[in-house]
Amino acid sequence: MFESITKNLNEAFSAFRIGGKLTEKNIRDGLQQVRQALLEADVSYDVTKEFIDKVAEEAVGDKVLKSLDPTEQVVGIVYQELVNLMGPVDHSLAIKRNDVSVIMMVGLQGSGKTTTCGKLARLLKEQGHRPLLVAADLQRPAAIEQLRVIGEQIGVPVYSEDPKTSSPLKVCQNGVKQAKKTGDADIVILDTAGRLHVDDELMAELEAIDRKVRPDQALLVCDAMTGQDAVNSAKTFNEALEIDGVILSKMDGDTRGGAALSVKQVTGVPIKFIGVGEQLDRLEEFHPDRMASRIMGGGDLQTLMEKAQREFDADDMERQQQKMREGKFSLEDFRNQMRKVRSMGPMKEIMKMIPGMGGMLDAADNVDADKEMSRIEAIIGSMTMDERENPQKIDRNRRNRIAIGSGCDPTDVSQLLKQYDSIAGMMKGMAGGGMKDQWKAMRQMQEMGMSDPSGALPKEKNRSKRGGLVSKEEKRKQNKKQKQARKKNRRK
Ligand SMILES: Nc1nc2c(ncn2[C@@H]2O[C@H](COP(=O)(O)OP(=O)(O)OP(=O)(O)O)[C@@H](O)[C@H]2O)c(=O)[nH]1
Ligand SMILES: [Mg+2]
Repeated sequence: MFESITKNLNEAFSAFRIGGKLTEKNIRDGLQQVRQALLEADVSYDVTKEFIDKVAEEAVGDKVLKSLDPTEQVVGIVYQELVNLMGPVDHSLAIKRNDVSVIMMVGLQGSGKTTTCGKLARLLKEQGHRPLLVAADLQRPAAIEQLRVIGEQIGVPVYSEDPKTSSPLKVCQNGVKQAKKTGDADIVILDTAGRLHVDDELMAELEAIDRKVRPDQALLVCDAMTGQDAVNSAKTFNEALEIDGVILSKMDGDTRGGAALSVKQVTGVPIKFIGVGEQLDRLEEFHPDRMASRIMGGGDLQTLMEKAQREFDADDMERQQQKMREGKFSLEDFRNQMRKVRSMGPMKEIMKMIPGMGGMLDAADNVDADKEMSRIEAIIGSMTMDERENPQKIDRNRRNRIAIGSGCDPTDVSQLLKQYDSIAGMMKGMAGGGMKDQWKAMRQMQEMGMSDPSGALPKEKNRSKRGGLVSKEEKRKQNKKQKQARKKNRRK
């Protein structure tokens, strides 16, 4: 997501720093580059111009130039204006308390409506609601079946009628009627048909549903990959239907960022959610501040923490920690934890949410953490449960069998076992609060060629002759001891 705009913006920010001192000329040159970065990300000319004018108005002048850190001030202004450009957002969905609420999903063909209906239903169900999906796309023969499959996956009922005898309006009306009559559902989500382009026939169909069914929310699904086209279609849909919110789908793809940055400015309608994958749990609330931070390469720890909280339940974490403290953390536990981390999304995207990691990942193009994890999973998958719980039992014969089973080299199995030893040691150290064990394990991992993402490990020169690690504090103590010893010797 946003690789190129992040890179271009950061290049622009370094232009502010050229010559060591920020001048008005530096600011104007830097803003010229910010302008270029936005245009390349497929932000429209008008939105870009307005944005740059606003930033320039605030950034050029004595207030910034005479501040303590003018460069950071300008970067801060760009950040704040990006936040203003995309927000504010109200994530609520106008859900009624004691009545059935209706959400109508509209959008161009293939934008992701049906998938997003499923994602939203799943989310609402998780929040305690009882959604009903209505198959109002009678255009495409397979559309009803597609929604039915999605409904089955998330355990949400789907209302449909025979497309030969019914009409989209009738299906919507009857779906809502049924929800009201049976009381089985409190939210009805209408999955409407799409067209390749906005045309009169489509708009007439949607306007009729809008007029007669009176949905509480009309949400437009836009494909983020289509940049300015998405924004233009949003404008047309909004003029006809008064859209309440946009859901930007396919944000996990190679999108340049234009749609996310300009939809609000052009249509006045905020982005409420973003789709970040094909699976039905890949829907996130849209937060302009987090998005601005991601775009500027500053990561998004908050979303990462929320994802982690959802995946890891507190009791299970406590159990795992207990196991770690007791040194009983097995390869099976290791695999389960790794699976949970993976279920949070593609590793590259997860790592980008950690501040500062984005740039590092771009520098190391060959990072393929997902592939590496799949390989580890395959190796552990080829072990018996007994071997996973007691890896010390894995001898040469077993190692060769595991290698054949997982399609790997025997050395790969050995390497994993070595890594596991270190990680288990490190976890024991962490859980027990023993910094020494933790550092020792991290040093071992570094020696095995695994990196130290925390950057906390001391450089080689800080190592003592005995091979251990010497902190500054320890060194001071050692020096003091040596001094005292020398004094004592002199006195003798
Ligand atoms: N990567 C990715 N793919 C998505 C996302 N949302 C939807 N898709 C995919 O986009 C394709 C089209 O999705 P649909 O939900 O069928 O789109 P639609 O708007 O209902 O399409 P029509 O009913 O034909 O108008 C499918 O292959 C989805 O899996 C997303 O957030 N990320
Ligand atoms: Mg559809």
